[in-house]
Amino acid sequence: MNDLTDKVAIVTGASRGIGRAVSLLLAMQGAKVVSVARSADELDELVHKTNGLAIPADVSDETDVQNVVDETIRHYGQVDILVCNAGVGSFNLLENNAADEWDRMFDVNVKGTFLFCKFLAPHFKSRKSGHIVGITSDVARRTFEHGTVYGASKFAQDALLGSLRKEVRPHGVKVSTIYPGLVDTYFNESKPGSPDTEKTHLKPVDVAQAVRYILEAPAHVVIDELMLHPLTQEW
Ligand code: NJP
Repeated sequence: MNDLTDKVAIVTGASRGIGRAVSLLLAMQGAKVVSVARSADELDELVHKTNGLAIPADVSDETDVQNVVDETIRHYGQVDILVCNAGVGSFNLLENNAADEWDRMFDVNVKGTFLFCKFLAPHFKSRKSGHIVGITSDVARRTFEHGTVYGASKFAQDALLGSLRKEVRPHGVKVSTIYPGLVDTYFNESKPGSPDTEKTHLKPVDVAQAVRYILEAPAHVVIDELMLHPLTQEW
């Protein structure tokens, strides 16, 4: 088992939902967690519990992302783990999507993943270790009505991570992709914790446990892909 104690982990989209659960769980395993999102207040509250760093940033802004990576390396000397989790989505008939909704979903879901991987892949390759975990979606593997733009962005994020896996694997760097089904979070302006969604959705901690499982795999094992659903969700 790969011990996470003192591993330096950057987690994006950490202010709520899945990312927050991942930050908390990795901190509980002894990792030094750098939590990233735009909401500074939520990050301040989280950092009291993780004892790590909180760096407010927009994942689609190149300068912000470069700053997160530089600040993390300045503070901790290295990065071991990147969890690309920040994501947004809205669901509409194709013709009812404004062009700026396309930009918003592709900027956060695809460009955000691209920028963090771009700045960290050379660091990981030079150290011949490192683990990138991408939270995509089961909709990166299927299509559905009202999911044209979100689905396209998740297919794109998945393709980026799949190609990157092939580029970095010879350098001893792992890339793992998680495909969750419905998760009870604030996603798409949902309100988590209702009696209904508690029955029909995964909890954020379920996905966080999948991240932990992937990261704790022994050094010679890479879990390329992991899909998980609530038992009630047909796929
Ligand atoms: O959603 P939510 P989830 N820069 O809304 C952050 C995927 N997924 O936890 O910036 C930086 O509770 C935002 O922070 P803030 C989904 O596609 C979900 O469910 O402060 N951060 C917040 O921390 C996504 O990739 C379901 O607003 C930005 C976080 O992202 C991942 O799971 C199903 C940002 C979103 O938290 C986590 O989403 C599925 C930016 N520009 C896949 N924009 C599901 N929930 O059912 C947003 O298949 N964030």
